[in-house]
Amino acid sequence: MVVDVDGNSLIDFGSGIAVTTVGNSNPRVVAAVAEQVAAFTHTCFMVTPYDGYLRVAERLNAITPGDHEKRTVLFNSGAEAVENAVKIARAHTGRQAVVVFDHAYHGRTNLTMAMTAKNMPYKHGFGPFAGEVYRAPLSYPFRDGGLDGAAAAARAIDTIDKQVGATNTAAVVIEPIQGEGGFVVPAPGFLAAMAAWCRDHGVVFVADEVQTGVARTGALFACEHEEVMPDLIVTAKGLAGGMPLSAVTGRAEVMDAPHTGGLGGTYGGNPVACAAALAVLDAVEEDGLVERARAIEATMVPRLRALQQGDARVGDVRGRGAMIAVELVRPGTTEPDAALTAQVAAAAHAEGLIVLTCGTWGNVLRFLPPLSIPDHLLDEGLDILERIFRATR
Ligand code: PLZ
Repeated sequence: MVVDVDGNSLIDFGSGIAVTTVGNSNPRVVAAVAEQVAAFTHTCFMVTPYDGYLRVAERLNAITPGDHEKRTVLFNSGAEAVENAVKIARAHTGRQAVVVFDHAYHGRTNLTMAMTAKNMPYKHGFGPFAGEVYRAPLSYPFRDGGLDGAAAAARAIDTIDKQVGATNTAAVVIEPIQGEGGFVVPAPGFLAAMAAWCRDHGVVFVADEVQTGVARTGALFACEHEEVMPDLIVTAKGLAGGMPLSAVTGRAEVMDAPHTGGLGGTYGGNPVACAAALAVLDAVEEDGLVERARAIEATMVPRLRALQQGDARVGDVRGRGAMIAVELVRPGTTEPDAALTAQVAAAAHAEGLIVLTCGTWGNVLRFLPPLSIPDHLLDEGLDILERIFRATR
């Protein structure tokens, strides 16, 4: 629950955009942070290394997909980690081009603005943008006529071949389930086909799991649903329970490519943030949060599908785990209805439920409850949504 300055209580279906996965002020996180603050708050890892950083790196190396040798480097924000993944891929391949997808969101820094698809509000008036960023078509089952994963991958690969060239391509960067772009779940096989193409052509396959990572989707990492093993995986948000921390984790031979001192930053892997991350990873394991995310999906999806059955404005229900969305359209079409989406979100807030919108057309309502949400609040939040949909008919 979020309590505002006027004393109103709101059920949180947002988690501060997928950050407070273990709940806000999770007792384990609070205790770990307090202990670390009392010990030391900063040394700069590049000057005086400390144990917490190494333990976070070892944990991420162990829990990310694949049992190959890995390395991890820590930063502060999702965008910073995405930028560094690109730097690492370029150093490893000696190539420059970066391929991203339609509807992608990777951040607001100069390089990541170039990688982000949507102009307003992320890019408008903020150019010029970084070069050597190319955009390929995504698999978007609701909007591409149900093109299967293999066909959608063939279409993307054709674009890359014709417009970029494999031998110029350092990295393909993709969100396994898109976040800001509309919780788009690619058709089965799409991610695997893209990863296979990368493997065949020496291109670094980078999974941006900033929003999907750390148990959110009912797996530790969303790539696992498709049995895809990224070369580099980027995490942030849910990793440290609200403390700013991000990571790039990946194949040792790729991660070792940059020269010594080539990657860094004053605060990256801050000890307090690392202490929080270790507590988050303990909570995920010991409290069974991957299973909890699946249980949340099992509650949410049938109720939203039932809503869809009786309401043609709900064009699509999709997502995994505790990352679920509905795409709103004009009945009988796929024409986006952003006005209805904004209306439902505003009504939800007024009724005591925090929901977020997303999508290129602003017509997707997304639900990202903390995995600590009790069943009765989850049900109550869904009751509120159902009521609003009925009232706006
Ligand atoms: N990659 C997949 O979802 C952050 C953005 C909110 P930072 N998404 C929330 C906003 O409007 O600024 C995000 C993401 C994916 C990268 C990022 C960037 O992470 O920590 O916000 O830099």
